[in-house]
Amino acid sequence: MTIGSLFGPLQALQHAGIDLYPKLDFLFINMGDIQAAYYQGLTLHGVLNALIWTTFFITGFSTLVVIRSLKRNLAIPMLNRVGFWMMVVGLVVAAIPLLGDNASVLYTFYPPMEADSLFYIGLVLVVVGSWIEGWGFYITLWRWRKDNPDAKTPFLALAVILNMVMWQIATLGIAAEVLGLILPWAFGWVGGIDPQLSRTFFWFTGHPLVYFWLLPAYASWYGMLPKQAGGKLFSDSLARLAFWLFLLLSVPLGFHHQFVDPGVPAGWKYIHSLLTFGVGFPSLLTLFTVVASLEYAARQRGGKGLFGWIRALPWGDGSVTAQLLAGILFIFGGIGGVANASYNVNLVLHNTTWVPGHFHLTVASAVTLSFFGISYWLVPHITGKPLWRPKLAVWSSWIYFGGMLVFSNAMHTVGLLGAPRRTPLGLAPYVPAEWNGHLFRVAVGGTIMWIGLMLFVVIVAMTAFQRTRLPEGEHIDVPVAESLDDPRNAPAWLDRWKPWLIAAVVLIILAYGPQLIDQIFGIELTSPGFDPASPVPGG
Ligand code: HAS
Ligand code: CU
Repeated sequence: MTIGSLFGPLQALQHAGIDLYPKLDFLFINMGDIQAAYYQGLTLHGVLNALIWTTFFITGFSTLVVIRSLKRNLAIPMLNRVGFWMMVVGLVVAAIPLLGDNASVLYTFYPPMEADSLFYIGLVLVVVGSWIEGWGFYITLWRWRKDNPDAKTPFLALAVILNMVMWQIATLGIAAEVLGLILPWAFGWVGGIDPQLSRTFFWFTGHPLVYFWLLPAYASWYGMLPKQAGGKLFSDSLARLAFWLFLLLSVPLGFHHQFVDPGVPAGWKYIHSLLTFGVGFPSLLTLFTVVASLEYAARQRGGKGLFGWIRALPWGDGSVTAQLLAGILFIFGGIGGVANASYNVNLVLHNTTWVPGHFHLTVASAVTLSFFGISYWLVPHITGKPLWRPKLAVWSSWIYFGGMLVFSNAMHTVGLLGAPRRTPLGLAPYVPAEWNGHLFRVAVGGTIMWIGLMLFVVIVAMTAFQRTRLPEGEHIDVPVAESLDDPRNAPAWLDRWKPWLIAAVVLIILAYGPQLIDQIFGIELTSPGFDPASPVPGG
């Protein structure tokens, strides 16, 4: 994440015409070609931050949550170790072409842009490694179930394991894309590729991917944050219901990323649009339940008034503050998401800077800022050392939050004015004067975010590497919130996998089956690849 984020301010400043790429050309292979450097940087930014930072944090955090929540060790620790090291090897393998400018295909790697085959092989290893870690969780849960046949699965364990199950269903899409279409083509066994079918497979995974990132943050908001704030989870049953709804609804709606794809009939886009509004519902449940839990905590701490209780939350705690600010930013990210999902509105904002504006409020705020907050207790918990400069930890989140407000607002606005995403706007001759103020705010906000982020990195590193240890007998524990309602009274259908899994698979078959059959039988392996670093078709 530290390396990936270095490119953030470079891109943001570039938009405002302050081009640092030429000054840093010793870092890039394509020296002197700013456009190539921009795309190499943007790919590193997306792959390292959105794919690598998230997946590594999530698998590590989930491992701790499973152990702590089920109160037992992993059933087969070796299995999880194999999964982890496979992810590490995958990262190294993918990094070789990324750093060598042989994989500047952006984090969505849409064919017919073609990367060095090592890039795809590396990503496959990361995904399969995360699967193996998930298998380790399932076996642990299964052993726990044998020892506790009548107990309800503790909420936190259920939440992170359910996320893994959802992820394994979801990643069947990129498995089909990479193994079935891309690798045979990248190895030169077939002469061309079908971009439309590739995109359909990609977004089968690409949308649920965003909930794979989000749900661990939700697990913390429901199951840990209330305890950190001095209260309880408002409703264990509502929390479980939200997670089951994510298992049911996360996958069958990927066409909302393909509203402008000519190969997908409008009727299917409409169905996926409706289902997208459906998956917004468990997030609205989350908004209600998490805020109710926080209000309960604040009133326990003496908070008063309709909104005055908000001040009584423990804002001096860096871990809590990060997660509260993450939640506030996510309210705006969610509103933007619902705008994206509206078929006709999407035609205005698709492929504009509005979209990166949206996903910085979601994956870079709701998720990443929450992970910062979690790290502020997690690293002391693991190392037995106190958090370094706790006040600075509070500041780091506020700085990141402030930068994000400016940055995301500007990105959304200039997107509505028509500024394209994934474009080195500083080089574009067509930028009208009315974009300039917004592009300047993009640069200012992006730079401030980076300062907040680097503070986080320094605080975590100093916490881990300092000499000071926690006083004898003191220990930072994993926060686990009790719930106001007794989980034992939760309805039995909120602890059964079978009906939810069957319903999820049926819904996927209904929403994707006919289109997949159509597109697979109509496959046309006609597009030759092109290397974005030297964009000559077939080159
Ligand atoms: Fe999205 C594009 C629709 C959520 C990420 N999205 C993207 C892309 C990314 C992304 C990365 O329909 C770009 C992909 C690319 O490169 O092309 N998105 C949605 C919808 C939701 C949504 C309907 N997105 C996310 C999340 C992401 C994410 C979560 C990452 C983690 N998105 C779209 C669509 C597109 C899209 C289209 C395609 C656009 C295009 O044209 O390319 C919903 O799930 C959002 C529901 C959320 C809410 C908010 C609930 C609020 C809560 C806050 C609680 C507050 C607290 C604070 C705790 C309804 C839960 C309390 C504090 C106190 C002080 C009291
Ligand atoms: Cu989506």
